[in-house]
Amino acid sequence: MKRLIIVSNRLPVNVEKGRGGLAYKESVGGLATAVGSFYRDYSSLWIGWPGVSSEKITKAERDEITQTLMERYQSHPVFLSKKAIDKFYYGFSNKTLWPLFHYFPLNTVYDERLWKNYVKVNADFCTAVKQVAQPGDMIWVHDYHLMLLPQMLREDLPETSIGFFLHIPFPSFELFRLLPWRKELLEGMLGCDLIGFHTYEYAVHFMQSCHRLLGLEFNMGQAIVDDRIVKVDIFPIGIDYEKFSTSGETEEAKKEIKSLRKKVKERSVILAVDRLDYSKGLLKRLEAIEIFLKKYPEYREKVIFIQITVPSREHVDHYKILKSQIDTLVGKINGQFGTIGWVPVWYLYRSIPFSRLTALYQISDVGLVTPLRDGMNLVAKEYVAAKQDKKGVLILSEMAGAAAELGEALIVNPNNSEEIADKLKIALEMTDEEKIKRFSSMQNRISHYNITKWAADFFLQIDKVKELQKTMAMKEVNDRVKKKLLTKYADSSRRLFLLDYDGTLVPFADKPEKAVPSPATLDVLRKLAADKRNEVVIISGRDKETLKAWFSDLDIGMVAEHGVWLKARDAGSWKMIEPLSNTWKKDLWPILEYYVDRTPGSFIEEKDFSLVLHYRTVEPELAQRRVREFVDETTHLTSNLALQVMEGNKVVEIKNQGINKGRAARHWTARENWDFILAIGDDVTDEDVFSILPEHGCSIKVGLRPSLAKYNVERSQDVLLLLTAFESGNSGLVKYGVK
Ligand code: GDG
Repeated sequence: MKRLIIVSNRLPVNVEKGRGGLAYKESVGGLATAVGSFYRDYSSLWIGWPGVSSEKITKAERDEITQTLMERYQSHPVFLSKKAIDKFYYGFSNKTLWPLFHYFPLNTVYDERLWKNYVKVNADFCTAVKQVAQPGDMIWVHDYHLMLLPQMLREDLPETSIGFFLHIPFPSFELFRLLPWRKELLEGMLGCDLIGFHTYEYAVHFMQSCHRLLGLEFNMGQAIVDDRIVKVDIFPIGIDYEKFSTSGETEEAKKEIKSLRKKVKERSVILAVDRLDYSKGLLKRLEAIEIFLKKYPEYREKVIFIQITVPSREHVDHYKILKSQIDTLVGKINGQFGTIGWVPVWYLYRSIPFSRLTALYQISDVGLVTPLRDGMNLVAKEYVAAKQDKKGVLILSEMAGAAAELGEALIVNPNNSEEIADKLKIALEMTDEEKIKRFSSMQNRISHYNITKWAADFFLQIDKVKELQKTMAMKEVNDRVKKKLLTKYADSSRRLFLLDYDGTLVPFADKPEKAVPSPATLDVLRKLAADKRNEVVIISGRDKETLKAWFSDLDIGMVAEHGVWLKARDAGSWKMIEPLSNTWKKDLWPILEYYVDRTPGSFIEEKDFSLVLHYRTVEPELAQRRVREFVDETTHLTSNLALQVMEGNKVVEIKNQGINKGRAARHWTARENWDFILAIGDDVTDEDVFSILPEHGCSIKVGLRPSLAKYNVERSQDVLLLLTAFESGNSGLVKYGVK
């Protein structure tokens, strides 16, 4: 049976030390209750902070806690000192990441000391996980407190399935870039196999940040990091629907509902439930209540607004300030509108038991959920699930992740108090028929994608990524494949090498002219070519002048401009593959120029029979947009000409139709009966070469991307090593680690 290790800042159980010794209290949080019930195939172990600082307990108590947590709660503690809690939890997590990720840059603290503690505590978590992890375990890391942990774990547990889920929003790049430690945080998360977010928007923000800061390209949510596929996907967290939808059925609940109804009398109830947090929009919401009571006086004495506020992060200054602002505003509204016998705002600053919470959900006519930013917001879903008579209205902020799923709610901009006030009126006047219609659709949706489904979906996806990684690994040139290739080479007498240049024999450089062949590259090509059994051909998109300048003293064949020009090793001059025209160049030149003028970092390369738009140093998102426009426009313009528009690696090339590297390669493959053929390339243009090889030919794609090639290597350095092994015979095998 596979074992699941959940890692989060807090354990689902809280340890308290009082006069009577140690006490264990289970948390009621959504995730905590959910994990126990989900996925039968897994036995779970939870790792996290038990809620008591290490200074408060003795060594003996530490041992006792560790043992009890394991025996009774399948949990393993990470003990944190007071300093760590201060700097890591209240500090970097809640003074840096939380405000910035919720779009409060002015509340964000950038402090190197807090960051160092964040790194240290992540490393402590890593040690704790490694102490208990076993091969085959799946590790699921939760939330913004532990963004560095996946990469730390990956270094020591390279094969393990590691997932990460972010419960809060991932901000847009413009916000994320403000962090001095932005790259480290992204790299930390990328240690995973699967990274989950609540909404598509957050996932896009994350991928954009990876693109802009690390140059990482995502394709259908997948990217290659080191040699691993990493997947980004959407998993909107669900709730334990059953628990909330049946919450009114017990005797205790019925009593609670009856007693609450007696207290509110015939009045309509508007309910809000949040942790006390500036992201939850409490002030704007109270402002909306004030406007509502002013603008629609007919509702005075007819409504009660109940605000449950759970204390949170009381050590952080912004929370203390907010608390006093709320107190003042509540006092102001109650003072201004209240009468003998009617208090408009019932404000509770404490946590209430589950039975009372759900009873409140059930008696409320309106659920008012107006965070300024919220990863998801579970209260919105819980209200919908609990209100089984369906005669309620949910007013929901468009800034909550939940808005993506609960479209039948009355959606509001939480900064627009006037709008909230007006929507309150609409909600209070909505017909039962309309309410039931809206609630039915929402209940349908959230009952289906509940917390169990959410977790199961995450597990399924992580397994799929692992499968994908295995398929990829099977194609990699591993020791077995290397040995096979080298043996075949040794046994053959007529050998053909078809080698791409940029990205294959040399790595990419920011300017094409900088990518000159290294002495090592020239040396290995020279030595390979010196063996009379070998024929080496460089098949490149470069112009023939450049190839001539770099390789003319080598005894090799060359192909320039993706197959326009050919030069056999024994020929004195270049020849054109077929008579071609290039008069079209002058017509298309102004169009390329127009794009280059508007796209900083791009430039035009002119070859004899092609025009190339290069964009490798263009800001990636601009490049993506411009390239689409450029390809569309030029494809349209060239539709009547015998031209093709071809996308390559950071280039778009316009050239004569029917000319490609594959066709050029045929000039060599068809020349004699080679008993060994090896083609290597990194680009889409090299796929044409791979496609024309005879069955016994071997092909290698540089880069771990899908390809027609039989094998993949990761980078151009691997190509050089492989070629060195060929030319140096047995000593090469030793060097290559095969013999
Ligand atoms: C983070 C993200 C995301 C509240 N008061 C009482 C009480 N609660 C329970 C609610 C709900 C939970 O606490 C609050 O969840 P939220 O989703 O609203 O907010 P965060 O705590 O900020 O959670 C958030 C979530 O992670 C999950 O991914 O949705 O966006 O910020 O379950 O019912 N429970 C009880 N008494 C209370 O007084 N018993």
